[in-house]
Amino acid sequence: MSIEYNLIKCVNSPEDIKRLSYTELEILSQEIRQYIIDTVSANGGHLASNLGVVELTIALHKVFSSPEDKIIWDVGHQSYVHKLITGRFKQFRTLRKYDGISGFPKRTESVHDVFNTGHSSTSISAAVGFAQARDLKGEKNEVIAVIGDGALTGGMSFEALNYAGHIKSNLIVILNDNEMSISHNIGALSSYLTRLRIDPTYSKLKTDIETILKNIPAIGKKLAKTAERAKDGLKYLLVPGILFEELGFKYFGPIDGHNISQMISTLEMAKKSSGPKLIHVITKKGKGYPYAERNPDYYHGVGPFNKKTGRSLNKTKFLSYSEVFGETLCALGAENEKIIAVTAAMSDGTGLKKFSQKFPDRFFDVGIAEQNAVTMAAAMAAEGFIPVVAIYSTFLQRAYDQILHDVCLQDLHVIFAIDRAGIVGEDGETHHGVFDMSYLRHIPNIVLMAPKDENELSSALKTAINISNPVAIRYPRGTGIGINDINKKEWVQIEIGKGEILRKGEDVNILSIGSTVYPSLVASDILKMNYGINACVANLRFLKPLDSKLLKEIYKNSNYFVTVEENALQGGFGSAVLEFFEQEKLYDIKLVRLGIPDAFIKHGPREQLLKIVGITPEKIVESVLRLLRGESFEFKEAKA
Ligand SMILES: Cc1ncc(C[n+]2csc(CCOP(=O)(O)OP(=O)(O)O)c2C)c(N)n1
Repeated sequence: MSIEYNLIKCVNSPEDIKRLSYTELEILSQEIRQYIIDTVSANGGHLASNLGVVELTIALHKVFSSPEDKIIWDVGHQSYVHKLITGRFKQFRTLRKYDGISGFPKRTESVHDVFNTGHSSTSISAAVGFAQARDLKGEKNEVIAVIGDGALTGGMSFEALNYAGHIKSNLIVILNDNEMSISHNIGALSSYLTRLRIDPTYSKLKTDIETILKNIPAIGKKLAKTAERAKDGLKYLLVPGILFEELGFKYFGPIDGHNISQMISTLEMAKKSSGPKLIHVITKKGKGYPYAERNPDYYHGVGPFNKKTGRSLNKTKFLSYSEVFGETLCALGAENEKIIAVTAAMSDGTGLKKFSQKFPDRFFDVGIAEQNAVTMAAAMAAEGFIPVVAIYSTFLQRAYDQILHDVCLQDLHVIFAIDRAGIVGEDGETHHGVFDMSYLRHIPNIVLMAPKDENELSSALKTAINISNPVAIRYPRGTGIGINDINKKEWVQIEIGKGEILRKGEDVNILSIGSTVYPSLVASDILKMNYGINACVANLRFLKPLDSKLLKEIYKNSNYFVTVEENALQGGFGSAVLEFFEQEKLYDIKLVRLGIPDAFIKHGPREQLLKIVGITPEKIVESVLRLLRGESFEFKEAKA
């Protein structure tokens, strides 16, 4: 169906939708849906979550006055409708492109994006902060956090609910309940929400019961006390949302999140009442696009696809690193029943789906709760299991203390499979996994590996399983170079701390690790062919322990070094090499480090970003030439 964008193209600010009738709002919601499908099918992005919140977002902007009233989007992946209503219709076609509109709220993009998000479960804390600031300033604006049932499984949400109920400040939490995290939501809270959802008598009962309770007369002190207790007892049995009520929130709902008028009247009602309020909104993930309604997990975050058939336009024939990891773990898990797998709501993304189906008893999805995942794994390791905890690099940041305090301090055999390490591309600043080498390297006891290709990832996993330390293996997003041994399973046990020399050369040493090994090999070919320079290329494989023997050996050939890493330069691989030479008192080395500069890297295609930060064969060549000529290094573009 083709749709003219007559209404949406005239919406330049939320004020413009306040004038629209209910019928026009319905038409607007259709236009918005179509426009999002058109754009995401071309650019990729978070489709299903956005299709689910069209009416909810329209109702919010109809009732509240952004930006004075603060709307905070949890995770922020569902903020496309908000972007369209707040004056970004034209730029929306640049969604997720370099220098284009971000897929997440950005304060630098619009005054209506009041708080940056990307990592889950922060919105209620932020709302509490905005509410407290407002109260201190003596202002009167509303503060609204929009959080999904998935994000509500994250520990921070509970910390914030607990505190919000304590300070009793005026704020609204919209619980967008679509029964889905990325996959089906899990947990006791999720079951509780289901009970609220499926029993419609609850809603009516709540009003009836409240009226009855209010009318119980208080005759005499004793009787009044008994009546109070009776009220409490009855409330426990019959009042919906009692969990939230007990936390100090007024509970509204559940209401139909696709019924604009019902939502507007509920929001108006909530606005009139004071204190913390929670509105339970039921929505359908993927609403309005049949493929996404049927398969919301696939369309949660998608690459470009054909909108008519719903089929992916991705043509790659190689397995992704996540798939290679998942396949390897299945093979190793079949041989060793102590191996268990842990994920924090990302079984698909981390490649663990197959393991979960093959070994359901040894698979644990804890919800969006990385800290819980890590400490739980530590205890299981203490009981003799071998937990493999697969988490994206950026989300593992959440669990730094648990890795240090619960795993490494006790020297427990937990294996961290750190997926999406390095530049991830279109999801941008909040999602690039460029800090893990730095935030893990200084922790005692841990072994850190970064395989150069898919086969080395399988060998690294096998190696990790056969030692007894904490181990982390980092690997990038997407496909590798197409080398995998999934069928033959001829993976080797790698000696701990042993790197390899892939090219011999006496003019300069290029030290690489993980995803930078192959670009370094290409660079050495160019140096040889175009400049007659013989570069030694070493794949260090281990960030910790570093291969000191190898480093000392190649230092004898040349004291010129270039290190290349897909990690922040501060505290990463290059820093480790520098520290090594300092410890060895080899002060005459001349070393240049290539990696991620001291800046947050914007969103855009991974290849483009790698060029910008200077992790390409060409930049390696340029660096070697400058180093050998004694020229200075200033990659202006690297300041993203
Ligand atoms: C700390 C953290 N872990 C994992 C993720 C990955 N992630 C993004 S959205 C999402 C599911 C969110 O589900 P929900 O809040 O219910 O929103 P929905 O997409 O269903 O609307 C997950 C796990 C994240 N953004 N942050």
